Amino acid sequence: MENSMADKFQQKIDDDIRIEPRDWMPEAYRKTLIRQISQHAHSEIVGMLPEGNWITRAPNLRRKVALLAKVQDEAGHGLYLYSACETLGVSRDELINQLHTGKAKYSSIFNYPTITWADIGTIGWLVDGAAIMNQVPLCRCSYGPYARAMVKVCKEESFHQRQGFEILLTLSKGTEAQRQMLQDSVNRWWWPSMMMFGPNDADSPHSAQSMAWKIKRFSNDELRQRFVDMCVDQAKILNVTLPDPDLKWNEERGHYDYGPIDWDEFWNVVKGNGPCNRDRIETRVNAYEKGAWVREAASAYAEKQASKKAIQVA
Ligand code: BYC
Repeated sequence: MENSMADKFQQKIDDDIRIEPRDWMPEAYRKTLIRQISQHAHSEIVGMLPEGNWITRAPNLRRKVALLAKVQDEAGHGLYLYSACETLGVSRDELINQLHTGKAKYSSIFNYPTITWADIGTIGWLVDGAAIMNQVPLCRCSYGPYARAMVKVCKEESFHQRQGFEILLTLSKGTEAQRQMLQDSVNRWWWPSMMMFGPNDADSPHSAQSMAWKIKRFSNDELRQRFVDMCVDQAKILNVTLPDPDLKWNEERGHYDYGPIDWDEFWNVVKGNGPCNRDRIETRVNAYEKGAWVREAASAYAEKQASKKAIQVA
């Protein structure tokens, strides 16, 4: 019985038919999706913190409004993704508890500090750029609710990338101090952005199965390579140097070669020892605890409305 269900399921995947919440799915598929979608949601939520740091210090009103909108968008992305994840039979409380207790990961990139205004531009350019590269294929993910959430998320991410690039373009045409600020920021964010795509394919335990299930459509290294190829041309427009002496065009491969990634640094950050890991989790736990009264008030209101309706119906 289980076998024939599994065969039917794989046939649907092979035929590019979306899997929906009420469809039968193998337990491992469900678990993989919960892991990936929840980690993605946590990344959006924690991802608000490095940028939120600059809302009060944005250099003018226009920049402040755009940054505020971007950070709000990220909150929205986190909420769609938690909702998509809940369709797999896990509760939001459980997911949030996993983040707060360190059981669930979130993207390594958000454990680095934003020390200058240029970092806000660089996050938009490189971090959102990497996110788009990774997330556009997820619009074709085999699981319906995740794929549909990704369509809206990707549209908003494109705007985020543009606002970041525009901040950097302005700095690149500014004073010498502004150009240096831009270069210093790119020097600090380039390698962590490369790490966002995850370990090399040979060291990625989940990739092969996730690709067979069409959750992931491309491997970590394929997406990383596309990102490098895209950034090299954009860096020229910004007149900025990507901090990799091995970066050069490879005629035979039709791609840019790039230097070795420091995987020790990556795993160290993933394990909780990056520059801001502790601070990020502390801030989230604190915000969650302080927001308890809002959740209580909202559910008390919802209950009251529901009982009013019940009385009217009766
Ligand atoms: N950071 O077998 P692998 C955004 C973990 S953008 C931390 O390759 P998989 C935003 C991985 O979870 C960022 N951990 O795994 C942008 C696994 O550990 P577990 C969020 C990482 O899942 C701008 C282990 O390493 N985007 O939100 O096949 C502003 C082995 O890896 C990382 C997404 O989440 C990392 N960088 O592939 C605001 C996109 N990389 O779970 C917000 C959706 C790997 O076994 N996710 N690990 O404990 C994906 O596409 C995939 O999950 C990944 C990893 C490509 C990230």
